[in-house]
Amino acid sequence: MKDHVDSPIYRNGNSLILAYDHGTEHGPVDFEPMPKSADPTHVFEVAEHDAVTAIALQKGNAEYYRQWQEETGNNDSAPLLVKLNGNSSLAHREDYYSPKQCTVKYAVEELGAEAVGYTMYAGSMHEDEMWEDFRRVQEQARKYGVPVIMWSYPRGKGIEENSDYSGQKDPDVVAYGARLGLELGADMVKCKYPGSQEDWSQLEDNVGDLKTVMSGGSKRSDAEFLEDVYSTIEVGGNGLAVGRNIFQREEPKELLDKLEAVIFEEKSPENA
Ligand code: FBP
Repeated sequence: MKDHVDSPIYRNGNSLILAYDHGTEHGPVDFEPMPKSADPTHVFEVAEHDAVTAIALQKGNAEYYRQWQEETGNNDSAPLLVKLNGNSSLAHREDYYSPKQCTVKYAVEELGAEAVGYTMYAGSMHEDEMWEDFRRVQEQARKYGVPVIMWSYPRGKGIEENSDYSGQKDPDVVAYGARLGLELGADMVKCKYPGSQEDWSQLEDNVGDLKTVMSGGSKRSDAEFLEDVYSTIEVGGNGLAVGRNIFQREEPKELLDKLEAVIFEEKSPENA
């Protein structure tokens, strides 16, 4: 874990990452509730909101983002976090694996990435391979001085077939995934919300000063969503990495305004 205090992906030590890798992970189905979200430039514009401290994109959209910035002269939009691996829901595998499509070198040197991201499926039969992939990513990220964010999503046979665990959102599983971020050298972990503030607190107790952000999940009401985000911030969380709860809204600005107040100004949802 490194501090990277000067990294533009942090504001007052916290982050709001707009994740837009869903076209890879889930396919066009995620854009159906808000068809304009299928157009990357619409989401690039959403990311211009001051609350957004990074936009997370796969390689192809990262190239598109840089081209869009050049064409529109919009150089002040959100810092770029390149997601280095990803996996489609079309693949049929024996167990979870997320292959790499981009190197840290390409992300930083060619795309000017300010941070890189990697999905880790601890518990999968392919865990060893992913640890090796992550080792390379982490060491290269150190060389280039960019923070590395681990999408830490334990899943697969090791979880499913272990009767001690109730599934991917079991608080012990989520806390274990977060801890692995610390052990393997990530600078931030992105974890699924395990269900309660107490559960998030358990996670925080296991990661020292490692930065943690809540993973957005499927679309909910503003109030429910803000409440969960706030419950993580109150016990030491560092913000949010969110996709559908933003780009599936007709007007995400209002929610982004509130998230800005909760994440960076320590306001409660009622006062946001
Ligand atoms: P959401 O806020 O829409 O849940 O996005 C967070 C995220 O991690 C995305 O970066 C990614 O595409 C997706 O969730 C993966 O979710 P899962 O693997 O659970 O389907």
